[in-house]
Formats: sequence, C-alpha cells, structure tokens
Amino acid sequence: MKIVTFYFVILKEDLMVSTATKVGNFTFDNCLMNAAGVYCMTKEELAEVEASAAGSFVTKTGTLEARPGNPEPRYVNVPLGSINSMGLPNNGFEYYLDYVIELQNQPNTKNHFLSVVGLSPEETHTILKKVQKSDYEGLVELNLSCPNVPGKPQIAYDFETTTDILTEVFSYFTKPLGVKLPPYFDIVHFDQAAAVFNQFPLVFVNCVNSIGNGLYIEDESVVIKPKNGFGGIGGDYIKPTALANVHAFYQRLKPEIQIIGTGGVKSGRDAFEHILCGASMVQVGTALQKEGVTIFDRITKELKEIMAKKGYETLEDFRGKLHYIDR
Ligand code: RRO
Repeated sequence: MKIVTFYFVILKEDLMVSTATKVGNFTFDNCLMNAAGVYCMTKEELAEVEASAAGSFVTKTGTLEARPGNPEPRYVNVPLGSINSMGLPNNGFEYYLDYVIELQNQPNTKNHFLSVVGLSPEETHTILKKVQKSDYEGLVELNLSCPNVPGKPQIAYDFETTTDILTEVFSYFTKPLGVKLPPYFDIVHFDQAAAVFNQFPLVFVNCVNSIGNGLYIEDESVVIKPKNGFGGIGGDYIKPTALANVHAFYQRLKPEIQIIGTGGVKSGRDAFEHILCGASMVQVGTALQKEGVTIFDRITKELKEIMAKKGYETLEDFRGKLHYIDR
C-alpha cells in the first residue's frame, strides 16, 4: 500500500499537467471559460472573467441595437440547474466589439470570442459586415440558437435558413467564425446538421445552448414570467444531451472544425467528459452563475487532478478518446 502511494506522488510531481488549448490559430492557457449569457453583459463582468483563471471569455450575444430583453423574473436557479427566458437583453454588439478591441490592444491579453446575432438575416449580415470592417482580430461566435425571443424560432433547427445565412456570410466574412448550436435529439438531425456545417469554413461549433422551452413549476406556478414560464434549461439536466451533441459533431465534422463543449459543467469531471467527447474548449454557464468566477480555479484544479491520476499531461492525450463497449 505504501509503495503504491509513493508511486502516485512521484507520478504526480513528474507530470507537467496543462489545460492549455487551441481554437483555430488562437491559443489559450486554460480550456475553461464562461458560456455566453453568464458574466458577460457588461464590461465590468467581462473584466472579472478576464482577471479569473478562465482562459478566455465570450460576450453576451450582441444585436444590432441594444435590447432590454423580457420582463423579470426571467432567470431562476433551481436545484438541478436553471431556467431562463432573458430574451436577448444586451448593450448592442458595438459595445462588446469596442471592448474586445480595447483589450486586444493591451499587453498580455487573452484571446476572446465576440457573440452576435441579428433579429433577422439582414441584421445578422449588417452586424457581421461591421465586424469584418473593424479592427477586431479575435474569434466570432454567431448565435444560431437563442430559444427565448417570442416569435423567433431557433435558427439552427431550420437547416435551409441556416444554409442560406452561412452561404451569404461567407461571401464577405473572412475572420475566424464559429456557430453556437441548440441541442439536437435525433441521429438523423446530427447527420443533416453536420452535412450543413461541413460545407463552410467554420472554425468551431459550440454545443450546446440551453435546451429550449422547458417548464419548471413550484407549488402550482411557473417560476419565470416571460412566455408563461417556458424557458431554456441549463445545468445538470442537460449534461448528457450536451455530451451527446459534442461527440456526435466530433464524429461527423471535418477536422478543421473544432468543438466547444457547453452544458452541465460544474466540476473537473464534467469538463473531463466534455473533452473526452471531443471538446477543445469547455464553457461554464449555470454553475458560473451560481458560484461566481472562482469556479474556474476549482474546476481547473479538479481537471488537473484527474489528468495527473490518469497520466495525461495535455488535453490531446485524451480528447475525443471516449471508450465504446464493443465486446
Ligand atoms: O438571452 C437569452 O434569452 C438567451 C440566449 Br440569447 C441564448 O442564446 N440562450 C439562452 O438560454 N438565453
């Protein structure tokens, strides 16, 4: 027993465990970051993530004009996760664009993700053309999966519209672009969605946004006001769905398109599972909202401990190497 313990200590000390990663040509000291919507509405919140152990941040999805969003209460933490119908409140994409450009010009800055979407395809193109013309050199995430704007379906559930938007986008947009996807629930839909995304020079897909239009009830009432209580579900509820989407796209997408894993991450073990399924970067949403930015220290430490125990030094040592049962 003593010998085994001694061996473990040596093994841990000898290993140089790193959670550094790359998305496209961008490097990150840590694979963990916030998920869009959490800790990213204002420059002050973004600065907190920037100063934390997170490897990057993504901004709140910005629209052409600032929006107040849906009436409150519109976000509620529940024991196994969260429900929200924020309704895309944001300060307008230029507020976030200005901030990422400001940081980009500072020494020792991290690389960032600017999240955007228009309320119509025309608005999306207006935004992306302005981003294209700007001095911003970082990554852009096009949110194709907001579940909460009344009357506006989640774009990425409509493969024809998605194809049309991306075809148009890539006629003028040459900066590094990825898409935020809703969860898919059918193998045929994984096949169809991957066939769409494989046609384009995307740098990444981010799986998954919240599971749209759940309903949480306390006593005899819904808990959020908009849409009579229907809202996007995050947290523990969605981890198996998120992992399935990460792995399904890891199996189907061309290797140039990397996967960002989002959904149900609140521990090092959860992050490990996302990477095992193929994620190059892992985002924390509901758990970050519940715990604050110190969560990045805790999850990083837990992930490194798991890696050390297994003898893994880098994410490449186990990324995508999920074991199947084939006996
Ligand atoms: O603002 C929201 O209601 C919202 C957005 Br844009 C999103 O992409 N996902 C989500 O759960 N909420």
